[in-house]
Amino acid sequence: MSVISQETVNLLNEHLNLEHYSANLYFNMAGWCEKEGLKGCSKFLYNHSSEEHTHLEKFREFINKAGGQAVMGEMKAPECKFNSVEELFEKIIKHEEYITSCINKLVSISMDSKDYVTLKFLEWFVKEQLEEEELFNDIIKKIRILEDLKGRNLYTFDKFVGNLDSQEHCS
Ligand code: OFO
Repeated sequence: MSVISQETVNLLNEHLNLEHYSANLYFNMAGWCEKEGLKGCSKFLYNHSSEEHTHLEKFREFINKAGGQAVMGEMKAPECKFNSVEELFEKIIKHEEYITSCINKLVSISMDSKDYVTLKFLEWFVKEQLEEEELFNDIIKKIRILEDLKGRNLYTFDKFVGNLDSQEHCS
């Protein structure tokens, strides 16, 4: 007997797969940075990829606890080549804005169907998305301050990102 409807299980599984995609996307981005000699960005993005795995696990745990079955679906390969580190971080903020919109949609559906248990579960993700968008917006602001990410500026930026703790708001 499931606490949540099969329709909700399907929607949550869709999002579980999006979290998996996020983990793979950041994994590929980290690899590109490493190849470019950007060790700070690479470390940060590998950590962030691991953090996305913890999001996937939260969905898995909730779906199964609620009597559904967490299922991995087919996944498109995330991109792995970028023209610049600026482009890479612009893509991240767009991606996270998209994830936020997906979480908001799930919240709306749960509210409309008076599915309070799913609503309660999603609360953590609403807060998490706020923190993630803030984190990546701070990185974008740093890029704008430095203006031109070449030579010494790129070195400074890489050090700055390497010192950020992508896991600090992950509980
Ligand atoms: Fe980037 O927070 Fe999950 O997806």
